[in-house]
Order: sequence, then C-alpha cells, then structure tokens
Amino acid sequence: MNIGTNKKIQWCPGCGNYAIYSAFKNVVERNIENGKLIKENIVLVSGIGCHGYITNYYDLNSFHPIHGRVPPLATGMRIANDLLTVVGFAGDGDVYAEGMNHIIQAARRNTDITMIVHDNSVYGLTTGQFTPTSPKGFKGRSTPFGNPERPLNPITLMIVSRGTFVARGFSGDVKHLEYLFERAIFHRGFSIVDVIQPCVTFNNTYEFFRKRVYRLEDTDYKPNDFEKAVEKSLEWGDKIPIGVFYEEETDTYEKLVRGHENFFFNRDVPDITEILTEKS
Ligand SMILES: Cc1ncc(C[n+]2csc(CCOP(=O)(O)OP(=O)(O)O)c2C)c(N)n1
Ligand code: SF4
Ligand SMILES: [Mg+2]
Repeated sequence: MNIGTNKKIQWCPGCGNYAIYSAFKNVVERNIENGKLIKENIVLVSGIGCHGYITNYYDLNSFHPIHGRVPPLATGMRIANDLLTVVGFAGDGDVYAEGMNHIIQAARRNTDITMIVHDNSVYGLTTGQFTPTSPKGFKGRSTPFGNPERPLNPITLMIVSRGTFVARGFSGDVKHLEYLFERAIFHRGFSIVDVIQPCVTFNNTYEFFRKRVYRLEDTDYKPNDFEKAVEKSLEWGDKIPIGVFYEEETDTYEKLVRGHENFFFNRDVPDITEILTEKS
C-alpha cells in the first residue's frame, strides 16, 4: 500500500511539514492494510498556506477550502456522511487567526473529525509575517522591530473549548507523531494535534524545540483530568511537554442530533504503545 502521489513536493528542504507528511502516511497505510481504515472513505481537508499542499501528495479524497475554514468544511462533511473518516490539515495562521472562531466551535461541538495543525508560528506562504502563536519579540516581515503581542496557547484554548482529544507533537519526533495521529484518528469525537515545527526559511525553531521537548508518555501524567490538563498545558519554558494532554469519551454531535452514531470502521484503538520505543 502506497498512498503517495508522483507530484513533486514543493516545500523547502528541512521544513517540518515533511515529518507530518510521512507520519500521517505511515499511519494511514498501516491501517488500510490491516483493514481498520477504508481508503475510499477517507477525506482530507487542507487550509491555505504551505501546509495546504499536503493533500496534493496523498492519493486520497481531498478538498482545499478558503483560508481558515478547514474545521467547518470537515464538520459538514462528517455530518453529511457518517461513513467518512475526516482529517483536516491547517496552519497556525489559518486556524488560530482568521479561522479562530471555527476551531473553537468545532472543538465544543465534538463532531468526529481530526485536526492536525502545522504550527510553525509564522505565515510561511506569505513570507514570514507573525501569527497568534509567534513569540513576543518575534522579528518578521510585518514586525521588523519585534512582535509586541503575547502568544496564544493553542493547547489551553482547545482544552477549555471542550475538545475531547487534545495533543501536541513535535516534527523532530516522527514516531511520536505517528502515535498521536493514530490515537487522534481513532478517537470518537473532535481531536486535535498541534504540531510544533520549524519553518526553516522564516522561523527556524528546530533547535529551540529539540532541546526542550519531552514526552508526556514518558512520565506518570494521565490525560483524563480536565483541571490537571489545563495546568499541564501552561508548562512552556526550559521544558515543553509533547503528547496527549486531555482525552474524554462523551457523546458526539452526530449522536446527539441523530440519536445514533455510525462508525464504518472498527473504533477499537489499536495498541501502538510499542511504537514509542522505536527510533524516529
Ligand atoms: C481569505 C484569505 N485570507 C487571507 C489569505 C492570505 N493568506 C494566504 S496563506 C496565508 C497565511 C498562511 O499561514 P499559515 O496558515 O500559518 O500556513 P503556513 O504557510 O505557515 O503553512 C494568508 C494570510 C488568503 N489566501 N485568503
Ligand atoms: S516557507 Fe517555511 S513553511 Fe513554507 S515550505 Fe518553506 S520552510 Fe516550510
Ligand atoms: Mg504557519
């Protein structure tokens, strides 16, 4: 099984998008092969930005809406056809700036969609302007004297918006990304993985994150307590946690509206913890 296409990949060498691309590809190919996902029933939605090219590189159904509108499109697709596995790829500018309202509503609505955010803390495609996740002091095209604003914390935002699966990944840890993507896809309800990644051309954060990230899965942290998840999401400094911050099983929007939910594929989460011992 190979879900790649023969299109030439356009991203700059070293861009964090490659890690997301290959981790997701491995997860989908593995689960099509073992019969847990149906290729024809997968639909991808990608936003406007460098990240948005990702759907060109998979041989899967896809749709490319206007900037910021990945969550409402994904929600609509899932509600219209509950046989679909719907995954949205968005940028930090896409989904935390112009599309901010939509991601909050999608999280609290708990439709069964998965969102993967390519969070490079910059507008890559439009050549280096600051976004809501750019740090204070960030110097770019539109902030030559430094960004005066304090950054948004997307993990806290998604937890308090009642997202039922909220995780952070790092593009320098591909095996861990695979683990998170697989957990997110098989979660019943809204799931989001915010992937911190460099834009090597306009905001190269690779070394900054590589020195600081640690996996929550290597600690005794349990993602089943809302208040503890909010508290954990605030940790950001010399150490930066990656992993599942919060997970909750509750009724999906589809169940509440229709009185039942259809899942075409087997929702038993595959046991993939052994992947965490593999080298990235
Ligand atoms: C409705 C609309 N508003 C604004 C734009 C301009 N625009 C195109 S890409 C982009 C930013 C992309 O940044 P991000 O979402 O972080 O993606 P990246 O390029 O970093 O992957 C913007 C503002 C647009 N194309 N359409
Ligand atoms: S400009 Fe940045 S985000 Fe866009 S492809 Fe290049 S490195 Fe990646
Ligand atoms: Mg971006």
